[in-house]
Amino acid sequence: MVGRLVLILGDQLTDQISALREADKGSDIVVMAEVADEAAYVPHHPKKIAFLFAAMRKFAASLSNDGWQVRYTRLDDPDNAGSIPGELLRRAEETGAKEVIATEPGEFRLIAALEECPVPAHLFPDDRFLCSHAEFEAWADGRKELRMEYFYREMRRKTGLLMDGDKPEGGKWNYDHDNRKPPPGSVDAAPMQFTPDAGVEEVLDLVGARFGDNFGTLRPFWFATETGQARRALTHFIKTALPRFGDFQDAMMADEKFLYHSILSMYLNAGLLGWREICDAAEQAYRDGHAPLNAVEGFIRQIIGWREYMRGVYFREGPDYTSRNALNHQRGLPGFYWDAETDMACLSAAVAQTRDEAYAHHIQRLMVTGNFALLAGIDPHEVHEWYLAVYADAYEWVEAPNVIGMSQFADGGIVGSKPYVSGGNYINKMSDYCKGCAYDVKVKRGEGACPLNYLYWAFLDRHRDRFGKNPRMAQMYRTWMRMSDENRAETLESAAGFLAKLGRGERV
Ligand code: FAD
Ligand code: DLZ
Ligand code: SF4
Repeated sequence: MVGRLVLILGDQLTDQISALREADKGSDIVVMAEVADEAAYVPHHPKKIAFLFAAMRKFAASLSNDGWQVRYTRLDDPDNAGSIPGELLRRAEETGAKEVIATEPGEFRLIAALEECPVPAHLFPDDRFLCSHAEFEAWADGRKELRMEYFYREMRRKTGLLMDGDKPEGGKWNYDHDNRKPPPGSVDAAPMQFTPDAGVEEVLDLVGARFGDNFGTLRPFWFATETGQARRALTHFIKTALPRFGDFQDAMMADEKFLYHSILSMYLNAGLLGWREICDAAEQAYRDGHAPLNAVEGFIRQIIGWREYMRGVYFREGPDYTSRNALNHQRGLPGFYWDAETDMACLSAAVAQTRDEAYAHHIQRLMVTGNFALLAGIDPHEVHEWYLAVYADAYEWVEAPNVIGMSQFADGGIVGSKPYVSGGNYINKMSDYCKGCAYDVKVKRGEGACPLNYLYWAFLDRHRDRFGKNPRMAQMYRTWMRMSDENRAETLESAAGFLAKLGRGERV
């Protein structure tokens, strides 16, 4: 009997994936493929490509060991058709299969490609997530605003995580107020690193040869590439970093790229880990008295709250979400996003770290690279493509709502009720960047002033029609209007001069 093809994508690397659960080991054939189309729809960071290819190869081998028939295509296979539908067609011709089963991809682009695939494809829901599309719709329908906090409480009740009967553990749902400490003097944690084995080295050579010109440093490469390693990285995080995760969640340090963050998102998003095992391990650390509630609640909120909420927004809003531009921002992405060549120490550090690690933590993404792009009026689609390319954990379902919604306010306020913007003060409070900067964070306008200071006011001024009546921003507009006419004019002049320089491609 000719079976069906079972497509497993690069970010679906778990034997719990719905397509495999639906498949018949005796007759169906697993198809996995490293293809040029997926590797090049944005110029992915070489570490991201290497991570996925290495993890795909190991997962395919584990499926074969488990008795599955697997057809795996390597990137340099001369018969490689170059795209997922192309590979499915080739494998269908080769095996006589007439049908494909797959788990719904995390990007509309690929869902559309499978819908148009010459071999009919049946998609099963991706039930690695806590909240299904229907459940998110039911929660969102009829609400004036989709506030993550309320969604999160539902997810706490649904999972039973950090619950004390029907009440939140400790009496409060959210301990964010305790999670805003400035940088510590030193950091006594680091993510677990893995030495590449021969198989990973082979992938690194391939990626170096094919994608070596992409933005991003390939070596040293230390990511986990299989579930066993990712689980060790999880245990290591729980033991060494989780207790201080909450306190320093928002802090940024030039020489400490990871602080007390978990560095697990790439493993979770690719399927090497599941949300349940991560959250259970974190909760257990709290119950054992190893980690405090503010840390564990803050960490679990990111996963069952923000992560699930972002996915819900992406699938609810639809394929046009990534082209939204509510603030009509049109400026091109500055060159320094690709080479870190800027005198702004915060931006230089965040971009350099991104280049070296394919990683930056949430506040660096939101309040440094995201904040600058928003203040400078960069086209949100260009910003979106940058984020999708440069982070090892980036897939549209999670990247787009974070960038288009939370960071750039390009969705007009679905994800956030006000834009996340700040001047230099916030960065100075939460990081050690400013002390090594060519600009002076204390100077508000004119020569040598921190550009974020005047760009912030210029942004508010430019968008006064939209935000002037927002109660959460009223105080800032009052401060702006209390400035003398002369100071306001000089502030706008500084911003215009800076943006003109940026527009001419000069170093800023
Ligand atoms: P930790 O700080 O240790 O947090 C624990 C986990 O919570 C993460 O592993 C992640 O799975 C989850 N999480 C935390 N915040 C979010 C969030 N806002 N949305 C979804 N999940 C969250 N995350 C991605 O996984 N992929 C992306 O492409 C991505 N792009 C982002 C772009 C911008 C502009 C912003 C502001 C945030 C983005 N995030 C993205 C969310 C967040 O920055 C990363 O999940 C986090 O930095 C990953 O590092 P970590 O594993 O050390 O996370
Ligand atoms: C990101 C990525 C890359 C770089 N390469 C591949 C690949 O060659 N083969 C594959 O199956 N998946 C790859 N992926 C992940 C897909 O792009 C991802 O499945 C979709 O973007 C949906 O999330
Ligand atoms: Fe960034 Fe301004 Fe601080 Fe320089 S002074 S690091 S530009 S916030």
